[in-house]
Amino acid sequence: MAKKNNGKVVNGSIFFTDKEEPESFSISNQFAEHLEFTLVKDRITVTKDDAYYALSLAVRDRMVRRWLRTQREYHIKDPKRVYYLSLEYLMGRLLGNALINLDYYEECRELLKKDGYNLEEIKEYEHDMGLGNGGLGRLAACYLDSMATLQLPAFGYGIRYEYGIFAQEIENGYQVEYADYWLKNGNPWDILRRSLQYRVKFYGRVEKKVYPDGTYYFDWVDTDDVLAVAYDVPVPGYKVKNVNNLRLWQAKAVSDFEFSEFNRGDYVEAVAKKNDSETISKVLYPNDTYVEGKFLRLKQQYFFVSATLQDIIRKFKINHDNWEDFPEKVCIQLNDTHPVVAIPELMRILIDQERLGWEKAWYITTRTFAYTNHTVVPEALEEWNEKIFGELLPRHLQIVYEINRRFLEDVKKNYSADEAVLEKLSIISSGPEKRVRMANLAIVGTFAVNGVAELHTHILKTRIFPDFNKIYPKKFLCVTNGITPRRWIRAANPELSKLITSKIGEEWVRDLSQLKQIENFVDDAAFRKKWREVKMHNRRLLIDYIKNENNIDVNPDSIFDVQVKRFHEYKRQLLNVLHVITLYNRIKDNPKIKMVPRTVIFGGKAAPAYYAAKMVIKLINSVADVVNNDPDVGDKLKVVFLKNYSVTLAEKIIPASDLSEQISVAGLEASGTGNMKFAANGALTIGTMDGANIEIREEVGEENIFIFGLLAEEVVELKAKGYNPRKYYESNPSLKRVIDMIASNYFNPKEPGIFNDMINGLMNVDYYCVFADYQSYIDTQDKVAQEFLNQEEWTKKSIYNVARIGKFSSDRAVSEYAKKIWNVKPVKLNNGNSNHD
Ligand code: C3B
Repeated sequence: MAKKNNGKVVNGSIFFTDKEEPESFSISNQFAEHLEFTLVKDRITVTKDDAYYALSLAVRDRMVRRWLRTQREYHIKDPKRVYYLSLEYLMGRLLGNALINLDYYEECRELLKKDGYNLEEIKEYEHDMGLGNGGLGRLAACYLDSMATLQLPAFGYGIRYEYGIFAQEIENGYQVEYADYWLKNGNPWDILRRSLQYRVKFYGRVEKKVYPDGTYYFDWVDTDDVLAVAYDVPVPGYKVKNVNNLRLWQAKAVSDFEFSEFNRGDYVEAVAKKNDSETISKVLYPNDTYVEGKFLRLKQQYFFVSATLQDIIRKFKINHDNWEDFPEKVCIQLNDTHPVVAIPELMRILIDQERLGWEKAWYITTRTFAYTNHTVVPEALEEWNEKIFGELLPRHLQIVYEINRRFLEDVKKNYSADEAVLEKLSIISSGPEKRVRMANLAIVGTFAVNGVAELHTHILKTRIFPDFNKIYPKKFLCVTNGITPRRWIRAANPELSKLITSKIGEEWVRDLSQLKQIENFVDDAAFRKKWREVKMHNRRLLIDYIKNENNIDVNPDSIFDVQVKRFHEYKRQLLNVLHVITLYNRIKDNPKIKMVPRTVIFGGKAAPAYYAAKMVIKLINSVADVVNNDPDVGDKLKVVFLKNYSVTLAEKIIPASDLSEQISVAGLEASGTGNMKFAANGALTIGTMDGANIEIREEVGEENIFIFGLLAEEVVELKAKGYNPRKYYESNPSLKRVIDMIASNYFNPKEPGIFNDMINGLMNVDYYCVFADYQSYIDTQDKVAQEFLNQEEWTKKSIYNVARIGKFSSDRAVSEYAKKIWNVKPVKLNNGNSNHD
């Protein structure tokens, strides 16, 4: 019999065993049981989707004991922990990844086969967990995988949005958005923690209250409260026992809602109001590198931060009662400025609830938080109108003011009293509309600020925050981004993985630097042939997909020239289109021209309100219509826009690609991570000296990458001199012809004038220097085509790209964070059974 102890059931005889899975725990049995007992289906009623669901539950079952044990070990050993706070996690599908990390993929496939199921097919029924926009959200997902694999006591925290990133349709060439109700068929991966709920306060006012001894404190009263409920997602490490936790919060109305209205008899009104509070976690804001400044977004941020800090502090208090230990035991990594309201929130808790003095609270706070900056794009820097901020979080606004006052006092004393300098450093902007600058708050309130690539960090230090860098010279550092080899090579490219493993063994999946060894086979012609066969195999899969989706016939021998990422003007999909039209013109001038055939593939979403980016999508589709249906063109050139780009689609596209387009205007792409995924799958990069492209070039060698365009400093100089795009247009006949075609509605005869704004913008401003880089891009593309002709040499370059990509593993990135910033060490779970409970 189990005994009850403080409400917890302990010492059960059949429950809570520490044993590994018992022998009877076969995947087939679990699978069958879930089909029957969880889903209540039989042979006749079972659907493929049921099979996916039941299999996922069976796989999850296999993680449960490790998951519990991991959490228990972290609890018992009580090491310093790291908490990764992110408003976005772009997880993609979880089933295949879990099977690979549990080292159970092949076995599971065979077992299912015996039961008449096809694992590859079942996997297709999983809906992407798309709780993020682009690079930042996917980075968070890669880091979760690495933190678990490195056995770090790490915890992810986020929001369980009911609607993830919208589904993109293309209608008449235009992007149209549909809601992504990803939970419609339920979610086998997350577990509701029924007893884990926190109250989150909003609005209200601040009251000054006096203690009997005359000292005073501030109380935040008359608030409107919401509950945060926890859902946990297991994060299994690769071939280790550790299963870490991703905790996502969902908003729920407080159960004792609206008593006054209840009493007045407005029962229905009161219940209906419930919905309002639950909208907080309804939907992910669909912007990437762009801030909308909406009230609901600030609500989301605080909702998430408040619940998370309550949870972190609860866990801390289980083992500790001295607040000074907090920074020794807890490190909180802020993924961009989105969770930065955590800084005043911790101050509030320490001062108002825990009653520490300001200095002590500040000491603890600034030793707990670290901040990653992910962009220097000005429209992405978060600032909150102080009225909005103060209305929702009155006490926090006071605290921010006080942080700022003390900070500026300090600056005046020790650094500069120059008004202009102070204004730049101030957390609150001056002027008629005062704003809270979240990046400034992040820098002042943390002990480490990191950029995500070398150039990006340099720009942060010298151009964006030079005074902060002088005040805190040791605070700024670089951790170059990385990607997880499990998902992006091992799972996405099984054929390449097999080929690599056949030569160097499997260790590279855990230690990507091992790939270096395949350089030894560069001169082996048979190996190179196999390498090309793998690429061809992947290409054929993509060709089928394109045929199915877009009904376009693609030449398997063409260069697969691919640009997939969010649409943003700075990423310059437009420059790519200008190249396509240039090629088209060459064909039209001479339909018999001998040229290296190309398939130019685009994919990506534009923020729903980002008109200019959406028009680039329309232009691509308009050009595709003309090019793909022109008999002169044949299979020399094809343009393909694949709708609804996602993690899952990326896994199909990237392994099939030859050329990776990383063509942002230099200085604006903080890092890029797609660039790493392509190179890791043997595509060669064409790119500017921007973000991590620079470091990729350093690693793979300049002869194995195609670099073009202005350098970051040259862009600045050009603009300082007064950039005149019209001059480029007038002096370059090929460019002029391309632009004139667009302007004269060549690609859109039925909708004349739709590209006028785009053309005017280019001719008069061209903020992202498309014209300035045009010729250099075209010349470099010609070089690409030339080199592609020599398939043997191309294959060598492809092999070098993969062999030298080791640095860009997220394992390397995460261990740098662990050493340079978090000071967190692995907790290795031994193979034996733990006796603790
Ligand atoms: C992105 C940047 O635009 C990328 O260069 C970078 O590789 C990733 O972050 C990851 O660091 N980013 C984003 O996706 N969303 C933002 N709001 C800011 C940056």
